[in-house]
Amino acid sequence: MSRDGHFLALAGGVGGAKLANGLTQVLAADALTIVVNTGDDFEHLGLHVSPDIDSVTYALAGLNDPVRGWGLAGESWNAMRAVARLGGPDWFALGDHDLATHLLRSQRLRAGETLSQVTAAFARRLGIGHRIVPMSDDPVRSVVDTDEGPLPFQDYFVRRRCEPAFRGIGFDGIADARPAVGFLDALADPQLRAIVLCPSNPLLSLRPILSLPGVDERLRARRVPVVAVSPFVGGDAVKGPAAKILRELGVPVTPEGLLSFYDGLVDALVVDACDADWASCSRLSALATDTLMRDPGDQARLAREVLAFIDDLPGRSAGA
Ligand code: FO1
Repeated sequence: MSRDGHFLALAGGVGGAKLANGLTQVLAADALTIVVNTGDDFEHLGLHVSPDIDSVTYALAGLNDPVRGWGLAGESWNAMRAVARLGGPDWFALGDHDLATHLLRSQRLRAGETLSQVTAAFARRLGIGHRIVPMSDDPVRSVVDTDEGPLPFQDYFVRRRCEPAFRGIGFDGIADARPAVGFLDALADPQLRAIVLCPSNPLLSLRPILSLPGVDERLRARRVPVVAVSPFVGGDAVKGPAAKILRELGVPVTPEGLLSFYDGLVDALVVDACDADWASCSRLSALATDTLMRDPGDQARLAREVLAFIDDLPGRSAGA
């Protein structure tokens, strides 16, 4: 916990939440800011749902369902059954306890609080000391371009189970969206030590964050190491549709394929031991290790390894 400097982690849902949780186990609360994708947010049953924020919050509070990957452990589904009985939409399942999050978040947003304020308030109530910051307090909505035409993110991801072929992704509202104040503060922090791209989907989860006006420029201008943790293991994704999407785009499901989405932003890469061959012939600094995070012990172990790897990286001097 005595490491110098401030770390900024960029995260999406499940994989991002796992590494973020590991980082909270090895970094003090004031040494880490976790910025979370909100491109997956949408209005459902009149409620504001922020799936990635909730995945990170529930993981840090130890309340997440580790098997399903989203929502709360020990959840019940009576409200959804009642919705279905009345002919309402039940394709997106809001658990009975999870509903409280969406009800209260929606109420507080309607009353004028920002998503950052509501997220921080819920984190405090759940005993989380580390900062969880939505990428923006302005609405950004991911829209997936498919072989069947454009689909709102959750229609593509949940309703259609990612079956339509992926052609690209856009972010409604992004041109007018400002990075959240907590995100800008972390980017401007003189103590900023490194930026960690968590093992989240590079297109669905991290691209929205990196596409916010000014973010890419600010990240590059900081001249601190940007370290990506690969979500791929031996040619497949640990979870979710990332591998299917890359194949549909003709991009190899390898660390090299991952880097193709970051346009030179990444300085160093953490890959799974299965991909160690790639690491040894890469021109980037690379660490090959066990990247599977089966439980909080694995999450802390990988976080510790990522931070030690950052400590050993050659320094980036201004103008280098
Ligand atoms: N994912 C599903 O596959 N099916 C669901 O019914 C579903 C409901 C849901 C409710 C709340 C929440 O916070 C997340 C939920 N997710 C569900 C996960 C979510 O749609 C995706 O995992 C993320 O958007 C991708 O990171």
